[in-house]
Amino acid sequence: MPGAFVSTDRIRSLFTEAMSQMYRTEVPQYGTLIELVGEVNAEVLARDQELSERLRRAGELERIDVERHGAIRLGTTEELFTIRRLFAVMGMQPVGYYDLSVAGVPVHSTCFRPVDEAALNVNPFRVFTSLLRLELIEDEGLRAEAADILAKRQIYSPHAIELIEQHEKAGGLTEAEAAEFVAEALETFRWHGEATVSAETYKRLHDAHRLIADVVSFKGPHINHLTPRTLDIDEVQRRMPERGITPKAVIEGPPRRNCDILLRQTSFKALEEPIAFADVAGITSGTHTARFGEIEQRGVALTAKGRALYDQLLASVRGEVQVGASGAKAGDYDAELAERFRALPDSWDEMRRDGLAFFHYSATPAGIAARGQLPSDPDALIAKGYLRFDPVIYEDFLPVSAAGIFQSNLGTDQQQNYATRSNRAAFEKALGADVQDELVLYADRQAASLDMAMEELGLSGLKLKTVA
Ligand code: OOG
Ligand code: NI
Repeated sequence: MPGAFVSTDRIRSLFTEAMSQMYRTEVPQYGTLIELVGEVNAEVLARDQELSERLRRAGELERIDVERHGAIRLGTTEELFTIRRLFAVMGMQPVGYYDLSVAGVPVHSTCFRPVDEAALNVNPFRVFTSLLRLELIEDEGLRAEAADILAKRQIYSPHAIELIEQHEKAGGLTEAEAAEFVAEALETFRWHGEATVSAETYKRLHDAHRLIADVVSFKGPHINHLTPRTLDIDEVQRRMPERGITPKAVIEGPPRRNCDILLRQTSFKALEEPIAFADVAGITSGTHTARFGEIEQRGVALTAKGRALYDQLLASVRGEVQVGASGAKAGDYDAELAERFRALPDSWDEMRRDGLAFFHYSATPAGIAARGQLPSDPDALIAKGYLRFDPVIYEDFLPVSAAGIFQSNLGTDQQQNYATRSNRAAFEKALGADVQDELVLYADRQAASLDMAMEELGLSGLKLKTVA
């Protein structure tokens, strides 16, 4: 009886809430960050009535505090295959392929997220999910040992697997099953202070790469950060030290602009946490750094043309100024970033005309009232206020930024250079599905909004020249 099923959106919301509670309890500094974000958001809303009104109309005001993303790192292809099925229960699908090996991080990744507009509006929670690439470890002995350790663990509880199967078989979960599912799934993401390996093994894994130690030494893929949305990322970054939080040196992504593009992110440095090793002689204690907190601010999704320009500008800045491990030159970097990005128009209208970004089109009440007497030139429709366009928000990640977040939390001294060995085919094979192309998703949403708007205006079939 399908009517008895709860929506995947609801399961995702329950899960986000449960994960947030768990993480706040486990990582107190994350709770402090959340407070700071709340304070800054409240200030922005109080001074910017227009923004506040826009968020209220879009129903976003009451969801402003809900986390936007988190991240995990998996060890085996089987773990990845099952996580796809687990996230499907919450309406999250794999979108995009990110090769982090270029940046010296031996993983490749995807983003599990809701894809349709209605689901994104309910709760856009995403999980940046990485798979360790053991084949990039040079030492063969260590590679085999790590594979062996990983093969022995089971990161999903038997009941979680049963509920995933139940969802696949029946096509959904009931409210009671959903509650059980959330509790069981949460166990996979929980922190374990007890390592499954000895201090000696941990050290060897750690010496090969800190990330390898993080993935291989524990019972499961602990959630390594959660990320709320901020309305003023520069201000939160500036105030973090006042709260005893150490932020990474620079904000990743584009510079501050009037019209936000893509994604800006910054994090606080991962905390050193006590762990217990399973040594033959008994338990010994040590520490491990893995968990941190992050904030994000999202803007418009760029078209392939806009993205190419973004990538080119960013690369030119990074070629010019390299920020040192302790944040040296961070100021130069920010200045250079702002300067070079002047080449990317900072108005919605120009970005739209130049085909740099995706927009959501809608017929205005004036346009609907004037049906039958409307110009058939789309740009005139916009100019006369019959057709409006709003930015489509970027829902994905940025590989260069992700690498920066990884590195900051692994310690920049740990950078190692692996050759670029992007292997999307192997990733998709392990996943058991192809990852979706984010650009196609944005283009489809834009096209659908335009078709609907034109239909409402009685101009079905009319296309915009400027639509990318
Ligand atoms: C993931 C880092 C990437 C982001 O927001 O770009 C990321 C990780 O450290 O596992 O979360
Ligand atoms: Ni993140």
